[in-house]
Amino acid sequence: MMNSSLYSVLPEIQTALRSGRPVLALESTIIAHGMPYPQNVTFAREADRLVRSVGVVPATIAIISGKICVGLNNEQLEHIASDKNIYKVAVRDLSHNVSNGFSGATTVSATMRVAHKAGISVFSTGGIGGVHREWSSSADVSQDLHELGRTPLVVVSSGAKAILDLPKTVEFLESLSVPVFGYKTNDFPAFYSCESGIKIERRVESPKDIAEQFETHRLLGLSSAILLANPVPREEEIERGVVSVYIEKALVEAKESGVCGKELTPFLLGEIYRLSGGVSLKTNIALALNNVNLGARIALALSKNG
Ligand code: PSU
Ligand code: MN
Repeated sequence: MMNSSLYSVLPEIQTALRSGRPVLALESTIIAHGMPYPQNVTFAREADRLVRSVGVVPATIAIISGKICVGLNNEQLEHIASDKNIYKVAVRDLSHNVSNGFSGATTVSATMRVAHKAGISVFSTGGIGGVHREWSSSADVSQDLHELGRTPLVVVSSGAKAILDLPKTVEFLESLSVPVFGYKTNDFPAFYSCESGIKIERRVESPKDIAEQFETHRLLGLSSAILLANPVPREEEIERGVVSVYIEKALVEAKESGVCGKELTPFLLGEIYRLSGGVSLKTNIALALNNVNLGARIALALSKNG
């Protein structure tokens, strides 16, 4: 059980978890630092509605004044989405934020850790963090990868964000023993685009398939996550050639402005939003909602098996 001085779990989620009903974890950095206000709140509300429409309870994870919240009420969601002083919290930032009573949005890594502690098995996001380009000089590798290597959940994402070095990210996932499955694809998705050209050996065709894979993974006592790579719906994708022009420009801008570390990903996403005239946000929302829908169906399939 989780320590109640540190955690606050919405009663609805507590009840669902106790009775084995399906729950889907959602992160909050995508809301606070990945999308502009107010489109981010609209996205979060739509995600919530979508999860419920499948018969699953949504659990958005964030830190509110030092309390780790599993599930947010409307006011808390609005706060996370609109307040400019919300911290970006990865696993290494968790204890610092809690002990100082700060409010923070959790990244993929911190969300995974909290979701697992709460007893949630499935988590949907947009795109995981990974190995940044120019990693050999910056050594910038997201904590998301390490967390995927040590926390057993099904994580649904549209591959890794296209701003990254995708071949190295995929290699790194292998080094960390993370099984990667393509959802109806053998190509690792490139976030805004359906394909990256990188092959995925394993493929599943239904929520039930991946639920079974995860059951076996758990039975074997394997401690890593399973990453399910779900491409953006074809009609919403931005062509690779088009995206790469935005990315190159955004990377130059970041270098010239000296942006690095945890500010880099939000900065690049913001620049791509500007350069694409807002199209990238529409695609980001479409791919994230598609992952939320699939994640909810996997949570449902797992609860039926269990
Ligand atoms: N997916 C999105 N938008 C985002 C993110 C994911 O569509 O903003 C966030 C996740 O919280 C992920 C973070 O963990 O970006 C990666 O940050 P970094 O590269 O600093 O590890
Ligand atoms: Mn980083």
